[in-house]
Amino acid sequence: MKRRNLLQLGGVALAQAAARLPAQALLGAPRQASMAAPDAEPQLQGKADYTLRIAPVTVELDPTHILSTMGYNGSAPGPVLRMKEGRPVTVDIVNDTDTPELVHWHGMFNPPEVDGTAEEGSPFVPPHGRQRVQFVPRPAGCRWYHTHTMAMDDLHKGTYTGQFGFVYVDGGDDPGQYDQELFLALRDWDPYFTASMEDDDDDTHSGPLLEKPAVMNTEPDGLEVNSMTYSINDKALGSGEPIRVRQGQRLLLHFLNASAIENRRIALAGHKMKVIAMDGNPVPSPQLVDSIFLGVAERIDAIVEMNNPGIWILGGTEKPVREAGLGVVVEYAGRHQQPQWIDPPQTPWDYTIFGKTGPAPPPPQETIELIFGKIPGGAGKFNLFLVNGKPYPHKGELTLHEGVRYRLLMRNQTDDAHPMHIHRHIWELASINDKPTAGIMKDTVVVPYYGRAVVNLTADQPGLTFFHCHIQQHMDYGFKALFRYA
Ligand SMILES: [Cu+2]
Repeated sequence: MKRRNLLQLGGVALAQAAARLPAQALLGAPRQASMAAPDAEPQLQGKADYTLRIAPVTVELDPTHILSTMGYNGSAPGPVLRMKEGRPVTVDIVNDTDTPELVHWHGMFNPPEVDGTAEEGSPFVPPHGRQRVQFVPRPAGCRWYHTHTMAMDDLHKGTYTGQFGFVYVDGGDDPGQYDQELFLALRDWDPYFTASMEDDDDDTHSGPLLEKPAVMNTEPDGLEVNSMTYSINDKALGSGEPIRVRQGQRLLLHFLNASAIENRRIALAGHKMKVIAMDGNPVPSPQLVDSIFLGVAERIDAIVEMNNPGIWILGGTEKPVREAGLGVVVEYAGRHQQPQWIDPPQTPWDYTIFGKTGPAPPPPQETIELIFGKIPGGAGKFNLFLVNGKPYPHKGELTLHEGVRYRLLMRNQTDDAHPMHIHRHIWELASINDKPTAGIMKDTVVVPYYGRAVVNLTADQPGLTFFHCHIQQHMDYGFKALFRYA
């Protein structure tokens, strides 16, 4: 594990700005590419509202570690795209790479043609070609965009690359009760295959292992993907500009786990964070927490009161991960000591504390059971994942009828926590490991290892709808299904 000495690292730019600056100014200042940049290539239908150019980029994590990947508009993450809920937008996607690409709009109600998902029938953006998409941004809140290509055994493709960025859909009702707004994407880089994955991310359990099979498959696991290089946005801890605050300020932090690989827990030393939204959707019961757990692709919006002057670290709670870059320094004005870290209490993450109390909503009309299984790959090979005992695709058995409210019962019979994502819809969390809740609206939910999650889904977005684990390798090797509307 690489250890970085925070004191030896100088550097530039991480998200830092006064409230009300244009959001795209918050990310990667030196290589900042404006989302409204003039486009030199001919346009067929006038100028688009946004242009996303997919091309090679370099990411300077710190002065000693500069990596090369694919990104949007010259940076990784790409620009924060601010959209107004309900106001149609046009996006030109320009592919300056040699491979077909897809841009997926995660957490948004886009039709399959523009969802950026091959399984739903979205067209690829051809190599050195372009594509114009138009959609009505909704719902309001913190969304994101990212590539949706398969990577398989190529760790330079798909979400292993720098093709990700925030979309913020403005619902017009932001009271603005904060002094600074920051977009913070957690990332890992330089992925590699490993035969022995150490999982520290599975702290999703506070109950019995409801789905643990009576007879375990004891075959050896196949290769998994790991990383030991981390950043928040494009900077390793200590190498970017600190987040500069003053006592008494309120920060609105938009967190995204943009990893292709792992769920993560983060904390801001010396402070509690108030979780106000999950996956961009306001939660019924905002709560102060010591740390935040983010499955791959999940977002959390949190308000932090800056009431403990000092120099603090906002970062991963696992020491080796934090010291390998997952963090950013938070600096109160006039303070000059070394950045401090304090381990938060090890409380299991519990979605249900953010839910509604009171009577449960009426039960859905129909239940769809989704059983997740893993076939260990053995030495030098990859594990395979099954949904309901079958590999992808599932012929005809996952059919939705428009207007019907479904209960999706996800039964995880594997030894990993999986961040399960539904496209083009938002579901309501109904229970985790049989602990009930209501009112938590999400597009991704981490199903605990050997555990259960139940979500309620209203079939109100006709069209093919992809469902998958957001860990790239799991999705590539079978962990996916396609819902069809009848
Ligand atoms: Cu998974």
